[in-house]
Amino acid sequence: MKNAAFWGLGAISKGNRLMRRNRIIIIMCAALTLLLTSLPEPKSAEASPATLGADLFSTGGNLQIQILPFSSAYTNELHLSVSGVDHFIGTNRDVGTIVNLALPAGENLDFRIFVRNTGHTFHLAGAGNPDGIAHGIVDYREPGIADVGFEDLFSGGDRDFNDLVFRVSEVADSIINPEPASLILMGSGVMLLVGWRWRRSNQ
Ligand SMILES: [Ca+2]
Repeated sequence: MKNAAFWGLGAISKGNRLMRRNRIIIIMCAALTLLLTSLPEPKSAEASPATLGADLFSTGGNLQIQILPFSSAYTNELHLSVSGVDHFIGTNRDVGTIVNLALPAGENLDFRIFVRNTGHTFHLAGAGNPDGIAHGIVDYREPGIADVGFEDLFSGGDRDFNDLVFRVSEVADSIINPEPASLILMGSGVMLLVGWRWRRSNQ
């Protein structure tokens, strides 16, 4: 026969276990909510008019770049810089070349051309360009798929943006954070689920 002290100790021990479990559940929910609020969510790009010097962001799928037909006397190299890493894609003369890159969502895609004949480098937007003007135009064919065209002459040339052209998929023009209301809803759902499982495991 077990004595009262033994049962008392058992009750305290069980109570401690339950308190610890509750604490772990609360910490897990708080950590999950924090994680969800910190995750950027790429906005689904809507088909819109071509935009000069537009930003491009990865949406987390397979980023595919295909070099399209061009019209230029120069040879232009296409490069993509992502988080400080340079990717050489091809030149404007490599029409049909396809390059696939696995990138996480929300990466800022800094495309640029290097004009072999003149030594100039031009980015999509004007900032960082030697002439201070935008050299790239972004035209969404459908949500997530854009055609991008570059001008290769200092000060903008004839501005038909077909000196190097490529199509890129799994992209968007901006990043938005998830709506706070949907996060609260999601957090509540997770807590309900955890609570339900905890009750079942203690029945
Ligand atoms: Ca041109």
